[in-house]
Amino acid sequence: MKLFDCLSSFGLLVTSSFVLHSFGIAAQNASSPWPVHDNGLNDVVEWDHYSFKVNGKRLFVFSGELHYWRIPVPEVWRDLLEKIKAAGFTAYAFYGNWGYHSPNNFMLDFTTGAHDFSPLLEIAKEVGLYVIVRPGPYVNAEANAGGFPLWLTTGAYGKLRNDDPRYTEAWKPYFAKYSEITSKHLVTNGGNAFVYQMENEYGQQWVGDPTHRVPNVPAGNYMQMLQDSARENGIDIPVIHNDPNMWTRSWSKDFSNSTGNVDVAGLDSYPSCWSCNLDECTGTNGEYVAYQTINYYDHFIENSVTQPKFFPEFQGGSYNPWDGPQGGCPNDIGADFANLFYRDLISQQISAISLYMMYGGTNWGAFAAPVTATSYDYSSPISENRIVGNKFYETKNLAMFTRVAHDLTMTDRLGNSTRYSTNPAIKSKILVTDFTLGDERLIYSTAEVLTFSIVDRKPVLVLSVGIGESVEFYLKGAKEGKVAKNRGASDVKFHRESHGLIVNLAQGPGASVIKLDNGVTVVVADKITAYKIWAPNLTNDPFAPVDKSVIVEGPYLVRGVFSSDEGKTLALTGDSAITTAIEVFASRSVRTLTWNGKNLNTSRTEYGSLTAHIQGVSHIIKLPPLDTWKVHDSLSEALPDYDDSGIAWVEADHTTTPNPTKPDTLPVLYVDDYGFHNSLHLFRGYFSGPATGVHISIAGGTAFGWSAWLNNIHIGSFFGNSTFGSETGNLTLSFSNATLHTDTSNILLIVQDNTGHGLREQATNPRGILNATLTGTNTTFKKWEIAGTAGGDNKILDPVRGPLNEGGLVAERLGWHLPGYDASSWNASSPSTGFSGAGIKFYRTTVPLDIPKGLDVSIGFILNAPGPQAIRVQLFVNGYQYARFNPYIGNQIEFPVPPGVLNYSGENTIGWRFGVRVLRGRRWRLIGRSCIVWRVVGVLALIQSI
Ligand code: IPT
Repeated sequence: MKLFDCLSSFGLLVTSSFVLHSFGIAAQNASSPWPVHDNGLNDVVEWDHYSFKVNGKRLFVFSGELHYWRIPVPEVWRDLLEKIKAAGFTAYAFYGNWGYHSPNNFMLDFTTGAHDFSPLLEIAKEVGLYVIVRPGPYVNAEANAGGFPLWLTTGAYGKLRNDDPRYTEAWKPYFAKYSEITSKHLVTNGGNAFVYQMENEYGQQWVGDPTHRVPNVPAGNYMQMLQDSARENGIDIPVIHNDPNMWTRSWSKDFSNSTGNVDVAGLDSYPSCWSCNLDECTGTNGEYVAYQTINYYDHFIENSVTQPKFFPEFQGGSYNPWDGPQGGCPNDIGADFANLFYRDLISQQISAISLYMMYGGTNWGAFAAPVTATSYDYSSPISENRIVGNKFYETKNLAMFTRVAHDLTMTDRLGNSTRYSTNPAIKSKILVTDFTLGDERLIYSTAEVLTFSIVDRKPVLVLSVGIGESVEFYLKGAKEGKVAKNRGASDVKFHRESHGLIVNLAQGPGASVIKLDNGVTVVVADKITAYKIWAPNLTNDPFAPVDKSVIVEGPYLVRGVFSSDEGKTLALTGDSAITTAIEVFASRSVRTLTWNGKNLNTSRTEYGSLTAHIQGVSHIIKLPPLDTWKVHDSLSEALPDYDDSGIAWVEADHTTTPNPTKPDTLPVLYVDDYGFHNSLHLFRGYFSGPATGVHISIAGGTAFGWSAWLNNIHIGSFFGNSTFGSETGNLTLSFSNATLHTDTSNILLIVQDNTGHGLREQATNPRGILNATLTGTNTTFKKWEIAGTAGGDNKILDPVRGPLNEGGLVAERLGWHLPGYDASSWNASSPSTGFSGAGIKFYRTTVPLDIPKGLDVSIGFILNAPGPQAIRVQLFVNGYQYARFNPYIGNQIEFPVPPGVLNYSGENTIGWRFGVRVLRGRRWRLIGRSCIVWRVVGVLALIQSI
């Protein structure tokens, strides 16, 4: 096959900025001057400079990332993996999250609920996707402390990510268990995991300029220990790395033979910025230029010349920072981005791509690092609410091609020039010549190949064209053709040539069918119609053999196909909320189609395909109103006579800290030093008068906030600041509005709403009070007490939701957010009525849902705050903290909540807490009102009716 990447439209074969050439499948076993590698343990996975091979077959890796811990409902994982498979992908990838699995340095949980990730690997096998497993220990991922457990962030384990024995002892149990669990699912063991990533973005192999190759010894030792541990615990597939950029040149055996090198070195790249805030990327990417592709080819040649050109991460979207727009920035990285950039990778001979993210999910609980808000939608092809749209379809259209164009796994670059085009702006088309269709051959086509399938030994080829575009294709061996179905085709011409038949046509909206006399069927679809053309496979082989696939046109999503009744029935599974006509190209032996188990009234067209209608969803889903609430105050700690001697509280008596950042005042008031890590923390400081005020400096991460009460009187709040990288909030507060006791103790209560630990070396930046100094006095605080998540990190009280779900509010410590709590004695009120005064209230309601069985409905909450904005709100759904609504600093108002967290056929407990303060005129008037509604975001599917 020859590939002309980048041709002009309108059918003139003028140009191409790249020409790739493949030896073709037949030549693939012929000897090549290039070494074929394996990891020395077995040859199940091999690789050379062209591509990976699994069990001797070359694989084009089109993969996408999802994080199971961002969608903690194992039942939903199948939905996501089926969507990835339907998109034509051959693989998917996931990160671990050590913090999710490890509440403290003596416990690991890989068994409770979503902590058991093995179903992900089992489903991968069932649906037919290879897996790239990326356990960490550090992952980044905009996760709290980059996925490190928060007990690791105190400084007691050193700087982390090196060969310090304290850190080594800490990661070993986690990494060993991760490897041991994964080892049961390796391709060497009958499973589908084919590569295993060491660390992430750890481009630290060299001291100074990498070209001088001066090893960073602790980094090399660390990487080597990770590999040794993986091997000891059953990982015998290749180990890989994801280097953060093209300058670090780390861990490639082609670049050096230094300690710590991996089997296959990969690269990551986010050419349009990994954040919706483009300023975050200028240091690495330079000035943002829309649709500016990057030359990676030369880097791969220099860095890993004998290895496949591999992106364990390539931009699939961008995360949304706290001040980013509701819904993210899909226009920067939408369908057009996917179209251009992923094709560009192919033009650079890349044969292994994993999109970060394919499904982003949600930062529920305290999963987020301070850089990002609750949503981790990432503007990725599958939305946070699991809906798919144009970006998914655009990506699918290319991935489907890469799955059938096996020659892409063995290409050489013949040329690279803008002179192939008369128009330098032209970049993204992939045109094939001499393309194998089973026993037939497509000599060339100016329309892109979407996919093909071999049905009853003859190819059904699907071409995709721009609407109205004139195209030409040349099929070897054919003599005559006819338009069997015309939906938008015009100017159709057949022209007999010495080797076959040339067909010309212009295709408007729709899909036309052309039959050739040599038995080849060609479906020509405009690109948008092609969005809804699928090629489900009758096997669970990730290679998706073309003689085991069928072509289906019409539905929103086709998940899978199986054949029953000795091949007479073809059972399709998929999603379609609206009534849809479908057309299926399958074996002549098929008589009847079923859709999600229901028989379809099936007809056969003259040209052999099957047609039917699938019923849409007629149910109208109405959600019960959220209008009956109970309320309870959640700030009893502000009262001077509150008793903080109970087990929830720890006296802050440390005078030293292992943290590299030392506090300005003592005792140490860093929450992590006392075993508290997530979300809200409370500090009670005792002193005897006569101070006039207090200076407080707190570190809590970008967008965090805090409030202070003296003897139950609110004296001030730091509302938060969304500036990227801001860590601390400092205020000097006057006591003039409060009543001081001179004889007894005064109680200063500080409530801090922490937004998590930072990434990379910032993971160990402290969280808590850096400085607490009374003003107008020589007196200092006599004592401090701290409260956080119930039980601290000595125990895990909620193993299902895990260690990152809850913070230290009394509402959380006492379980008001959990289903089953008896709130009958509470007063009736509602968040939309609100309350006066700066405080913290917890609202609670229970509502039944009765979503019809078999219907996949996506539900989201819309939070709104008319009037005062200086509120910080958290939403708990059946005990899961699923939203942080901070309208003063953030813009997110929509919060999808998945089934499994919501109970679709029973009672749901919705909890909601907030505190308010606003300035009206010259007086502080304290009022709060805020609204909560929920809505059906989409009815996605009728999945099962059997
Ligand atoms: C890349 C990280 O590897 C990944 O974990 C995630 O943080 C991503 O960035 C951004 O969302 S590395 C970055 C320097 C490109």
